[in-house]
Amino acid sequence: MTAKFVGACSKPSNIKDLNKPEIAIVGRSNVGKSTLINALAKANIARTSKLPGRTRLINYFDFEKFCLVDLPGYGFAKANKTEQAGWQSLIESYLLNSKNLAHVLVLVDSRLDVQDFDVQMINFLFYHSISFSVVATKIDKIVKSKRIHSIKNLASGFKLGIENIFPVSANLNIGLESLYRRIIQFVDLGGKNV
Ligand SMILES: Nc1nc2c(ncn2[C@@H]2O[C@H](COP(=O)(O)OP(=O)(O)O)[C@@H](O)[C@H]2O)c(=O)[nH]1
Ligand SMILES: [Mg+2]
Repeated sequence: MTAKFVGACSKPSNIKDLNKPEIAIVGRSNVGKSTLINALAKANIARTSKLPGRTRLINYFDFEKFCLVDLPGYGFAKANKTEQAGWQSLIESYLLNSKNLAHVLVLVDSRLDVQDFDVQMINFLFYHSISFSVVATKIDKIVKSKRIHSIKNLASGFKLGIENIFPVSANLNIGLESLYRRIIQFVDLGGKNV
């Protein structure tokens, strides 16, 4: 499998249709979205950054059987209200209008308690009946004995069962295979309108 970057869009009216199931990635800026895409692709196809808030576009990555769609990171504190509202509406119009959307991965930092932005996103997905999984990133930063505690804490904070939380480390290659299997389950079911 070779994955590649296929393009970006900055306006709801330019949302692409690559004619294959889409797995969207959402999460606060700096949570590890680009790094996860590179880890799944086993190649450097997404730009990563130590500076939060650099991705303001919807980026499309072709994984042959499906497309990963990297949405702008929300909750970037230094952005002004107009910018925040612009990204918010771009994210929401993509999620409501893409006819190929098959599943959403909501990335959250495994070291943190549940954040308001993430709860809002999950409520939005529930409200619109969009299927999603929570991916707990940077699990390598938690000592092994405390990982299960962090997963249970996230599950109860989001009112989900722990089977919906996928702990991963892009750096140490933890959890990537089970996440990939999860993705394929939804890819096989097809997009929203297919
Ligand atoms: N330790 C560790 N650091 C990570 C992991 N994933 C991402 N990071 C770091 O987190 C920062 C933000 O990552 P990035 O992928 O650019 O986040 P994005 O803004 O959500 O796309 C970078 O410094 C990454 O190296 C991980 O699994 N483990
Ligand atoms: Mg990024």
